[in-house]
Amino acid sequence: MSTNSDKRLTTGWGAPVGDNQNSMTAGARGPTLIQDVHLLEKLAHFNRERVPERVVHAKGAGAHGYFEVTNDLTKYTKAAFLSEVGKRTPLFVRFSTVAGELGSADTVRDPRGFAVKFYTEEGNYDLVGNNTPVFFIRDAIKFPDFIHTQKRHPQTHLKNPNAVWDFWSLSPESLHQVTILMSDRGIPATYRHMHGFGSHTFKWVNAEGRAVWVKYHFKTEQGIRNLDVDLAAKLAGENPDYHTEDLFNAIAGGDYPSWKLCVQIMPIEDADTYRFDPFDVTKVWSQKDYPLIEVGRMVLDRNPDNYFAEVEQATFSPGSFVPGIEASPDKMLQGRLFAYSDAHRYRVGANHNALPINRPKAEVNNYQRDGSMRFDGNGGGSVYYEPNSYGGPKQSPEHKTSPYPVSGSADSVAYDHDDHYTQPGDLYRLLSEDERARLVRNIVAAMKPVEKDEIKLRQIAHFYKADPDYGRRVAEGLGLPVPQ
Ligand code: HDD
Repeated sequence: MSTNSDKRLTTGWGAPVGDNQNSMTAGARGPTLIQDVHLLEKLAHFNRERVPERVVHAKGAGAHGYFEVTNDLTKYTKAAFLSEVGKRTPLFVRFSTVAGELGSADTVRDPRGFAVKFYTEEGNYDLVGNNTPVFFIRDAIKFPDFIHTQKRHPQTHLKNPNAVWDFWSLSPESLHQVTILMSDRGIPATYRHMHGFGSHTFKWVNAEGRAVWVKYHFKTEQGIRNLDVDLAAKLAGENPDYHTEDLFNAIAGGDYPSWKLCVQIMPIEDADTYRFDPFDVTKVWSQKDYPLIEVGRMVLDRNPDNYFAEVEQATFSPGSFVPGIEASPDKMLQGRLFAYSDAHRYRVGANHNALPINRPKAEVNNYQRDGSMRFDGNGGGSVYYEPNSYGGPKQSPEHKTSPYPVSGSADSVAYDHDDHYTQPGDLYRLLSEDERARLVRNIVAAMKPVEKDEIKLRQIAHFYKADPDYGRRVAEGLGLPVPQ
């Protein structure tokens, strides 16, 4: 802890405090006086110390660092921060678990959030991903229901495996992510020993206006390491902040974690003919079809000075794009473009982007004014509407989003690709015998408490369709009949 021994203690309004240990009373043993306004302020401020925790990804740890370009990809994107080899951009990262509350254990089986804020010269670019390349669902309309199953039962306030497996078994698009989650990678050894993924497909646009589809992969330079389930359970009890502590101590000790950023690039026209919908976030693109291309390196070299100011108040949004990077029609991504900024306005406030951790290094000039906790100059006396005759900030047409042709009827339509089984099956077949045995053991342990056999049998049928051996072993582990 840093010390400032010569500083005078003051109230919030800056006046010196006479006594911070004894409240003011009517006589030595008398009741407390309301005129002790320092006491009133102290108690009232304390009551307001919390902002709402994130509805998902509440428990997390953050760090500052930089991104350095190692490969020239300007033929694919005009993003200024990727414009030349050697260029460095400051960034802030927040890693998190998904389902647990702010004080929950780090070493649980859960995806890990991997949210990166690049402070580029053309505004902040947020890449709000996970440590998994796919997700459980592929339409944002299912997200609140899905998360309800991961959270607590409304009556018992307990975690509810029945809801988890009911939802998954009725949403077979989840099978790929469920297989990853139940594998060894479901409990990373530390935040440093895991990959990160943008998960969705995004669009890159170059200086000539030509676009490609892109997927991001952060490859850990520490190597992948995972936790043994028994050790993870022990740590969850003995040191629930194990991953938070590991990240802080590594950086404090000068052992800076790093990741290589790679992308997969798909020509725009391939999206129409690829063997599945490349905007479906439950699928990975084959690296044989679209090999990894190096972009640069991310290094985390500075701990936050203050957890609340930086980690808790950090607000990431998949919609914070910079010129050269745009959205794809991925239905999950489209929902997220709304959800995050909406969460921030509720959780942190309408002016969350003005807080030091979120404030762009690029100059902000617009016609937004006022709002709660407006603590900068609020634009002073400058022009506050557009169009105007006073030389106010102007749009730059060269930065319009690239056009994207669409056709069809406005309708609620399912993805037309229903093969939920090939990719999880391929993943299962890729695992060693030991890894398969642990995968099955994890699934059996997780499904045992499910009350209804109907749910278990429905889920076993999905494992079976991915690979008969996968389904058979889970069925046997649960003492249930193998599907025919
Ligand atoms: Fe999300 C937080 C990652 C789907 C709605 N999400 C959040 C965070 C990460 C992700 C890393 C924590 C950010 C931080 O550290 O502050 N979420 C993902 C990924 C998804 C995904 C990789 C799918 C591929 N999320 C998703 C959907 C929705 C949300 C479909 C809603 C339609 N996520 C949220 C949220 C959160 C959030 C409710 C909670 C608080 C916040 O955003 O800042 O808006």
